[in-house]
Order: sequence, then C-alpha cells, then structure tokens
Amino acid sequence: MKWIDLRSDTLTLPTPKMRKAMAEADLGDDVYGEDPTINRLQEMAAEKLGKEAGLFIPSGTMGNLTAVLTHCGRGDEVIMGDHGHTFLYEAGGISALGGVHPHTIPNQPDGTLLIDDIKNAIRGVDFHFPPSKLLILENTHNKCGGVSISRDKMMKMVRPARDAGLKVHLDGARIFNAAVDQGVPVSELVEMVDSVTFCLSKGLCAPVGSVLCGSEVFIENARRIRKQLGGGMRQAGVLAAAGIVALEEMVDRLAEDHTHARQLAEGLSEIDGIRLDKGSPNTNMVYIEVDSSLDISAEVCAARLMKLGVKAGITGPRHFRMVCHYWVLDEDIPVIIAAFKSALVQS
Ligand code: TLP
Repeated sequence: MKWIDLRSDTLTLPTPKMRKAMAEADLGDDVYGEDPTINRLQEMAAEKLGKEAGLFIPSGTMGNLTAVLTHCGRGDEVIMGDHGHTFLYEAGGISALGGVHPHTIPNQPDGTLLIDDIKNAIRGVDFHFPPSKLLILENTHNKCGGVSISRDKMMKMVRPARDAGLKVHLDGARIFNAAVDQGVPVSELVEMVDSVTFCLSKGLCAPVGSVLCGSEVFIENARRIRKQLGGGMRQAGVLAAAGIVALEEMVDRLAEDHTHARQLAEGLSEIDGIRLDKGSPNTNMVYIEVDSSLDISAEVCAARLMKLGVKAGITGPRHFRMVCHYWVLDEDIPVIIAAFKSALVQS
C-alpha cells in the first residue's frame, strides 16, 4: 500500500540527489574541523542567514539546547512561550542538563508573545531571583498552527529583551517556511536575534541535522557545549552533503507544501463536523478538530484513515495535525479529503 504520511515533515526521506551527494561527499574529521563538506554547509548556512558562523548539530533539539547552554549558566532564567517547542517537547533538557530555569509566558494565537508579558517577565536585580538571561522565540510556530511571524513582530518582541540586556535565541526549525511564506530573504527574519537554529531534516528533506548560527565568538563557545553533549561528530560530511542539497534545491519548493496545506484545509473544512483548529494554515501545517456531535475519537478516526493509506498526527482527543511536505503530492490531496469523509461517515 502507498502511504500518505502527514504526521510530520520530520518523516521526509532524502531525495535521490541527496543520496548521490552523500555517497560522493569529501570527508574528514569534523572534531578537528577538517570535514570539508561540513565546513561548506556551515559557511553556506551562515551566509544565507546573514550570521558570522554556523555549527552543524545532529538535531533541532540539540541545537536549541546547545544555544541555551552557550548563552546561560546554571541558575539563569530563560523566558519563552508556554506553547514553545523548547518548553513542551525537548524533554526538559535545559533544566535537566543545564540547570537553566524556564519562565513561560502565554503564546498568542499568532505565535507571538505580548510585549508587556516579556517586560513583566524580565527580573529586576534581587538576590531572590534567578537572573533573566535569554528570550527564546519560535518561527514558524509549530504548536500555534505553523504560523509564520513577520519581521516587524519579531523586532517588537526582541526590543524589550535587548533593552534589558538579554540575549535572544530563535528556534527557527522551519524558518525557511516562514521566509518562503512571506516572500522575504531568510536573513531578514533572523537579523534581530543573537542565535538561530534551523532544521535540514524537516521540510528540507535531509535525513539528519540542524545548523546553529550566530557570531564567531558564540559559535566557538557553542562548539565546546556541543562536544560536552556528545554532539561532536566525525566524518559527518555524509550527512552535511544532503544538507547542502537541501539549501540549494529544497527551499523555494516549500511553497508547494504551503499550497497543498491550503488545499487540504479548504477541502477538509467543507466536511460536516470538521473545523480548522488554529485558523487557516499559512505554511505547511493543518490542524483540525472533529466536532463532538460526531461520536468518534481521534484514535478511532486515525485507525480508519490508516486502512485507507493515510497517516495523520493525533494532537488531542478529537484533534489532528497534518503536515504537508515533499513526499505529499498534488494527487494525494483529494485522496486525503476522501479518506476523512469516509472515516467520518462510518461513525
Ligand atoms: N518537532 C517535531 C516534534 O518534536 C513535535 C514535529 O514533528 O514537529 N523546534 C521545532 C519548532 C520543532 O517542531 C522540532 C521538531 C524541533 C525543534 C526539534 O527538532 P528535532 O526533532 O530535530 O530534534
């Protein structure tokens, strides 16, 4: 059976061109800084993002963790959204491994944080308090519906942190989706932050890896933290080679995933009992809720969809997330919509 797997864009497989580039990559020991393919990927990434330097990291989670531990020491406090990936889905790594204290404030439906909430979260000087050191933002914002956040909104959120002497890190796992969605160079969306992680292994289809970018001094310090975390890899140019293809060939085509997400959202919202959960998709994610008048749980619905070749991500008792990516094709969209109709009719 042909599967249409919408659970995440992390499920993307490398393209044939990536596999060829991986097989032919020039390699060396990256802990010595001698893997030419990794060095090239890091330079390309830094240049695209308008930062001085980049560091290849095994995952987005380790990229964010490395950034936090580079910016903060034990007992320091990080301000972040309560729907942020670093808070919700990174296994509490910043606390468990870094002794860093998370201070959450509410994410708004558009993925932003209120300026007053940021200002109020920043601690004054008092030995009772953990020192506020870092603000973390996320763009696109996964849990808020894959929403892409404009440069203007980013600038506004960064300002109060800057004024109080905090650093700012961006979880830009899908920052290229945001740039393509807004039709702006990616550097414009990250110019205001001190550090940014983006993922090669999501919509960009590489099998493994993220790049952390920032100033030369920051990246030198981050290199030590990555080593402490066990993320110093050796001949990992085999992986970076796919990342280079990702940056060269897979960025502009993200627009197709956004079109598919819009088509899917339109088709699903016409089905009785389905409503869009987080507003219209503006990048590659569609979140939906199945009405309680239909007596069907997400588990039962997902099982029926599976029988029809569709894998959807369950995000709540009646909620789904569907993520469009390279391996979801034009002709798959009507198949997914028909599968939902059929799965709900049976209830
Ligand atoms: N997100 C995954 C799951 O962990 C939820 C997904 O399927 O979307 N930042 C953001 C915004 C992410 O969405 C993710 C992965 C990460 C960081 C972590 O990346 P990896 O999986 O490479 O550690």
